[in-house]
Amino acid sequence: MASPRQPVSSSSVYVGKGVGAAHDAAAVIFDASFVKRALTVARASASASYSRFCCRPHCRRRLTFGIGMTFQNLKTTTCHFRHVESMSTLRSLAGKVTGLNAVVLGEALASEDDELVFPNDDFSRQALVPSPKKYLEMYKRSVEDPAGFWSDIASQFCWKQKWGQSVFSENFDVRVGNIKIEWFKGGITNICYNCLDRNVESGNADKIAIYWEPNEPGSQDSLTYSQLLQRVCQLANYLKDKGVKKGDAVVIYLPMIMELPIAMLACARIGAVHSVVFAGFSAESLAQRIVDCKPKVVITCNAVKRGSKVIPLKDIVDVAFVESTKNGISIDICLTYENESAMKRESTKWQEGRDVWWQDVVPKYPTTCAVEWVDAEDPLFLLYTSGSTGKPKGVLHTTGGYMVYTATTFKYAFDYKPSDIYWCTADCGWITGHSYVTYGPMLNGATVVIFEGAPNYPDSGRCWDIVDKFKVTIFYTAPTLVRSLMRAGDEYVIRYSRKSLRVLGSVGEPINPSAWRWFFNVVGDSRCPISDTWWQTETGGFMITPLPGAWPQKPGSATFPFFGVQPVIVDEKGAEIEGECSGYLCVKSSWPGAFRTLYGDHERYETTYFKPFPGYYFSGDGCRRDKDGYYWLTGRVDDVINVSGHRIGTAEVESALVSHPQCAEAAVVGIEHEVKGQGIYAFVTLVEGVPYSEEVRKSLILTVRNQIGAFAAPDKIHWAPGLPKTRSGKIMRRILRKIASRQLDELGDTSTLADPSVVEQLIALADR
Ligand code: 6R9
Repeated sequence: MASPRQPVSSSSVYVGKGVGAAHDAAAVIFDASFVKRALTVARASASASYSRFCCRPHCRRRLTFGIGMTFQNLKTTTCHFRHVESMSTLRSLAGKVTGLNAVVLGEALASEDDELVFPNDDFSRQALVPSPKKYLEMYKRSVEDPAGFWSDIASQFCWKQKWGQSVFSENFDVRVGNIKIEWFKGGITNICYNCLDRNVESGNADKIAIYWEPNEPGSQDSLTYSQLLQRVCQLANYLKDKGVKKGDAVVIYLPMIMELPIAMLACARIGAVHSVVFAGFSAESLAQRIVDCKPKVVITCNAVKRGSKVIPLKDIVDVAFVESTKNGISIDICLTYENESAMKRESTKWQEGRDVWWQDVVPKYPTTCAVEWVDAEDPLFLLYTSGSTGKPKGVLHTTGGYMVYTATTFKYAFDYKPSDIYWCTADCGWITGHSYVTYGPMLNGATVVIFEGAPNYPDSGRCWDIVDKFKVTIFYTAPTLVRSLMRAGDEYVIRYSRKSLRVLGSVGEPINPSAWRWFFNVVGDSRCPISDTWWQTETGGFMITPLPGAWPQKPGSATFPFFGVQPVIVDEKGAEIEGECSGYLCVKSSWPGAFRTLYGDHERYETTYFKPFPGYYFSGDGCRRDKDGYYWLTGRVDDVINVSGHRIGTAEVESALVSHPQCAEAAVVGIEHEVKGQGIYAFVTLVEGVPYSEEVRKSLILTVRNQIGAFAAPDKIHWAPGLPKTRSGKIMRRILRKIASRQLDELGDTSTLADPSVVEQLIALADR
């Protein structure tokens, strides 16, 4: 049989039309011996299929031939199968195939939409949801009887007191009254108890809860469930002793060390509301969040090493404190973990009285701590996220619904089994690290890998080294990482075994089909289904996601809604569109993990999410549904840019730029970026008389780094003597987007501009 990388031979046949980047303009090609073999094997059994790699050079897609593979009773699925259009060509080369109902699965179909990748039979057989039929059964119940569906699941958790009469109550329609979502109200529980004590008591005390991989390879650390519980209790006791009570906020500014989930769980144990701030945010951003939520305590560490770079986190916190004090919020306690491998305590700047070394105080506290039982609707955490204005939004999640939802989505979307070793590369500073590093997995008693360092340090094989080291079975990451590792080359991947892997996951932005295929074929050896999970900080957990054993996947599609989720696509007037369509992605009714408000600003909550399309939750994303019902997320439709899976509001970057003394005006748009998904493109007008120079460019970029964080630094500064504005002064971003992406022949009508000549000026300055 031909090798996967064999050049196209003269005996090749073309079947169907070409699809996807890997197959450019031509067609899918099979050599004749493959076709013959496929058909012989397929003929042998009605369920047999035969697969191998495409024989085109540099193409690693696995092609599967099957026979008679139809899902009776399932209309939506049946139409995924197409007879090969060019069966006549096949026949002549492969011999007599009379009566053979052969189909080509996966590859040789007419469009990208039709490209199906099937879970293999062994995977489906063992899966929690093994078929589309089972999915549909469960989904049907979840939307027809949400109260029954979710209360059955919720009953598997520990409740001090069961919820009241109604499982949930909601108002999703601003025209009817205030937006309100409640799940399991009156139920008394504690999420930390459910993550830790419940697992310890059920016989998992000695199971590893966390494997920790430090920045430098060669060492590791771990905590069992009972050890983790003890550490959490010690910190909880410390916080209580310092006066932190139920409902108080605690800001956590830590890198990916074990103390980060420990701190989150300790807050949850005593009913305090944690607000984790990603440790890549600048002092100003941290200060802004401190001022908004007024924490009793700030928890940080002295420094972190990522790759070969040391980042002095405590110095950043000190600057943030100066800033927050100016705004009337001073912090009495800054609990600081000594992250010795990055920096010794002697080199850390210190303010006696306020600053306290974690290691000096926390271990002295008892290793047991009674939990604070809270109502299901009591707040669990705040997490700030970017919106269309300069001010970040404090997304507020409550306890009971979030608990039930993250646990359930984790279990089904990753087909979780107790023997799994799970690694999510996200940082706990983002929602993914809340729901799918900490709460979701631990509620299931899972073993979680936490990695402190950078995925390309010491080289681009680090992730697979970690996978082999801990025998990771579920690997969940972001498309931006997939693309950057793909660029580094296959040799970094194939050097490692990766045979423990069984499920892959993707989150943060749409995954482009070619990155999907590389992830599937190279990383997963064409063996592991990919759960491309669409969700948001606001949704708390997965909303549209594959269930890996159930449905065939389409590279780049998040597939179908999770249980209880009713997505709808609406047009610009807010009318629901049925069937195959594109439009704005909304959700029809509440799900347990939904956020309940924006901290201190319920009006903004209603205006941003519920007023644009009355009756629905509006996600801010565009979406397409194909003829088979698969959902394809197409990116943000508001002024939010998604850089490497990080949400950044254009307004935030603009306000940072205009704070520069030499910047008069700025307009920021997103552009396509090969690795980061989107890049930041800033049009900048300087104040009168200031010449455009490299020096100013650098200092503008530095200003953004300082004010938001390095991840928000613009990729391009485009000098703009003027910006295209309407007569009423509104910047026409549509035109700026076209200029930024150099689609100069698609500028459209510029006659409504106050001064159409600025467009010419901008084009002339494009490469300066
Ligand atoms: C979980 C998270 C949310 C935004 C969301 C969308 C984009 C996330 C995606 C995806 C396509 C996926 N997004 N996952 N787009 N496919 N699988 O990332 O939360 O930081 O709040 O970002 O990210 O645009 O609206 P968050």
